[in-house]
Amino acid sequence: MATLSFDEFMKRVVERNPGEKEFQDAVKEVMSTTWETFKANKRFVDANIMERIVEPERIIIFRVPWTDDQGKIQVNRGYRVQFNSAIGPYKGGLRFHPAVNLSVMKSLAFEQTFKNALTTLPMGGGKGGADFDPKGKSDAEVMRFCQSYMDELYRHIGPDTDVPAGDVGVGKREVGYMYGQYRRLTNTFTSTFTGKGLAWGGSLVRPEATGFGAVYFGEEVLKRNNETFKGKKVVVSGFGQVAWGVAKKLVELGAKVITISGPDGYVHIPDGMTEEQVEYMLEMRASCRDRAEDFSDKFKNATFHKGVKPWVVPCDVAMTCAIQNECNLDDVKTLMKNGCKMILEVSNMGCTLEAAEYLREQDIEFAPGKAVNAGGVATSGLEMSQNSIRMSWDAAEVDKKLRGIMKGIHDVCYQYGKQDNGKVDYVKGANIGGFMKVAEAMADQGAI
Ligand code: 2IT
Repeated sequence: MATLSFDEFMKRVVERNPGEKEFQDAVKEVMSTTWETFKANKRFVDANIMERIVEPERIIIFRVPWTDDQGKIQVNRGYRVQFNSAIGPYKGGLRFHPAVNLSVMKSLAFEQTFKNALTTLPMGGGKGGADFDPKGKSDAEVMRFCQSYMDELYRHIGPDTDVPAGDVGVGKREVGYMYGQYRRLTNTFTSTFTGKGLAWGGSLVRPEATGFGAVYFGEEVLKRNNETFKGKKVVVSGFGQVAWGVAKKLVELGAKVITISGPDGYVHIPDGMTEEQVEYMLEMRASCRDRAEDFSDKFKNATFHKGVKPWVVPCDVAMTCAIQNECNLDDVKTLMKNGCKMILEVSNMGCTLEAAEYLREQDIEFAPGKAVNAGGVATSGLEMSQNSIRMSWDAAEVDKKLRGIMKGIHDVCYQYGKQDNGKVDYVKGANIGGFMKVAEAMADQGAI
């Protein structure tokens, strides 16, 4: 191993994970930026950390049968990738989306490992989900699906083993149905899930945390440039919980949120969203509408642009808040041509690998999802702490801790990513910051 070059290493990763483009890209991104650090550390080389760290500890794939409202039996495929538990129980969300497959799950679980390490809280990396599309399903169908999913998953998780949460397509409702079934099957009330309802062990600020944390991270980047969000025009994609949290905090800070988007296109709000409009995003979500057009139908100052992503709108800051690979090389070139000075990846791997590699070389602030969106899982960690001490903190307390964690993540990225020309390579900084902690833990614990 010690003699392998990076290219030879990647060749082996590609051979061992054939056809898994998302996973291969995720490995390439992390490993290309940590390779020198690895090589310089004899302990890591002797322990063959690089080959071990890209191998998931365990993957569970299972059948999820459920009965639809017509009485017909449907089947989906469920996953849980338990990637790395060197620094704590596996932790990461569950995603219900038709595009879920093994490669997507592995790439997200791999990313989660380093993201969770960056939070400084004791959480390993995991991710799961199913290729189930909650869109258009009745509430009863969603409940039956969640119960069937948990009928298998329950035996693989636990408060000290693996703690799932929500992700795309899994919100408080789905967490409720899954947690209820888990509780019934195990006859225990434990903190095996985060993102729980407030009445049953959830944490204040968890719904807002990913979005708020992303904005706090952005504030730190702006502070380095002696700037603030006030008056900045921000292009936001998505309209889910993450986009909502981002919009809410940005409006509070006096920024202009000039777009949101859905699968159908984007909405342009040239004067920036109002608080009322931010609240309306919640209503859209609560009624399971997924068309951005609904939003522009309701407000006169908003126009709908069918089938187009929001990256064409001139702005100061762009924040990807929808899904992986939503922003490609052409999109980032368009953003930069139109004057954008900062791109924050809020969705996991929101920029394609090509776009991210390009941005690292440009005169623009660019920070990756595993640093920017870590506030979500960090607040899940705070939810676990509160459950363990059987207490709950008030919103100000949780928010203060979240803010401190985001500043800490920014500072670690700065420490490892600062370059001679003054630019900060946040991608490299986040990867090395996360990698060091996991690699140290693995090296300490022997060949496990
Ligand atoms: O991607 C993520 O960090 C999440 N979906 C949140 C995971 C969690 O355990 O709160």
